[in-house]
Amino acid sequence: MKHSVKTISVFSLAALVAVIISMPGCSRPASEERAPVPGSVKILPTDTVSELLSKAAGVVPSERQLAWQALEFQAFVHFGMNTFTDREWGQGTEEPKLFALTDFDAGQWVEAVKAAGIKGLIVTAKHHDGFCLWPSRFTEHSVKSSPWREGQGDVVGEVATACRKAGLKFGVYLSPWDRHEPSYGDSPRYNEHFKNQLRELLMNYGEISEVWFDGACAEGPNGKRQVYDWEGYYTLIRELQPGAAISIMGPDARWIGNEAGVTRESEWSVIPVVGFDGLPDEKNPGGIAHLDAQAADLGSFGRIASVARFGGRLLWYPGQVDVSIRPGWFYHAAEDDKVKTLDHLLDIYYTSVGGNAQLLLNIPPDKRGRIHENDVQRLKELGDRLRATFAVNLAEGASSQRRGTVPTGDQAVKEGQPPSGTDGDSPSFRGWRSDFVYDLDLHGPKRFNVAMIKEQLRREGQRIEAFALDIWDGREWREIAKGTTVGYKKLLRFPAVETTKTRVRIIRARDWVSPLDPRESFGLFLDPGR
Ligand code: FUL
Repeated sequence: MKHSVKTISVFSLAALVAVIISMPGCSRPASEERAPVPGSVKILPTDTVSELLSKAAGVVPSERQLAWQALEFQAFVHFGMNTFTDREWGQGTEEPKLFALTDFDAGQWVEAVKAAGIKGLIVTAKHHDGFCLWPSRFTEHSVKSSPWREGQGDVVGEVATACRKAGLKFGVYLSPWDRHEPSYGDSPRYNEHFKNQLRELLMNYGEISEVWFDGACAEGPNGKRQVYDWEGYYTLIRELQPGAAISIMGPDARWIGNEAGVTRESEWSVIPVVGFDGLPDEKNPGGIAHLDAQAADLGSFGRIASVARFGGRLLWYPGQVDVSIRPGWFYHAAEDDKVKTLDHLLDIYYTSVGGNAQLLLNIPPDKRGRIHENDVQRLKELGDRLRATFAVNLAEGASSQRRGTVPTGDQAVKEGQPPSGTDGDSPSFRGWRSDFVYDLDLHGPKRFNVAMIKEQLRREGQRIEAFALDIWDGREWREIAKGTTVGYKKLLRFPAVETTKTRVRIIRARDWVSPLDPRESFGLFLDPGR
């Protein structure tokens, strides 16, 4: 069965697949109609194309989501019992004495990830095996029962402190699925337990920037299916850490749909979903009902129009790309030589950070409790290359000028060119043309091979559907790159060119798009490694 939830593991999945139950058991039961999710806009079967367009162009992120998006690149740190058992999913029966760290150094983690230009770190406080990296009062299955520092250690605490000292944001992964906890499956009891643990993490470690809920779940030891109290979890987080983004099985950021570091060509943050409540359902027990996070098309206008036929809402729901620097999520010595190459990591960076998504790169520490030398080196190479590329914006100081018409609302529909056989109000009409052109005079010849375009999310949300980048070759304009969506940031790579003038053509947009400003929304760069 294909789920929209994150149930994919890259390692030992086969052995565990048998225990994964169908998602209905993990979701909330159907319940009464709720108020729309704040920030969402209803779309209805009676909406015309122009109404749908202006609704889609009007959805903007929350301040929390904006801050989350601005982090761009975060580290995911899978660390715990599996590090010592050489597994990807533990069973929950592992002896705490196996957790025998020899040289744990949270400062070394932070230094290694900072070298890559990473701005936040999310640690697996508890993975599916239930072993807690902090001395939770609500279970014995934690660092406090391990030989490490005679049970006095606290990995979560030390990592939180190291992050704060280094100016990194700090977040926690807390697996709802717990294969150790006896109350798991006894729904109300486990929900209390889970909220107690969540409370400890939210109250004792300073600012938490993100809570990452995974979608994997299964039957409890008692054979009962756990019904998660997602609403209760979210309420607690909002109350205790209002700035924390709740990701994946939560309302602030969606799973990109794979663990390979791949984004869609058109990655939308304005997402239509059927139905009006903010509750989980069978396909996505994490709170965004009726969304298949793995679908190829999540936000095209055609999709918006077809969801509107059933009645639904448009949400700001940006994508997060979680991918590991090695094949597994946890450390395995056998993978020391399988750290992704610099080129591979750059591809991932350009298509995620540069493809309207946030990159969450997993870097698993080893049994010593340190990030392995091979990963450290690769992170530094990555950071060096990104710094060398993005240090100077060659478009800075360029003067920008807008030409062309500004089709908005009904005017856009009238000026649009619906495909033959459709009319402007047909849901199959999926685009319209505009001819905004932003000319940029670079004041002298500039050589570059990377371009950056950004939309003004706070004011305008996400509107561009198609654009192209041209350069002046001395006689005429020549197209060197084109794309579809832009959103938070679009990075384009192409063979180096030298020119004095460049222009961006917005070929199709859902509404007016502010002029590009080289100080914040347009950049030209030279990647010296290409
Ligand atoms: C998955 C989990 O099952 C994996 O173990 C890992 O934590 C990954 C990030 O999410 O769903």
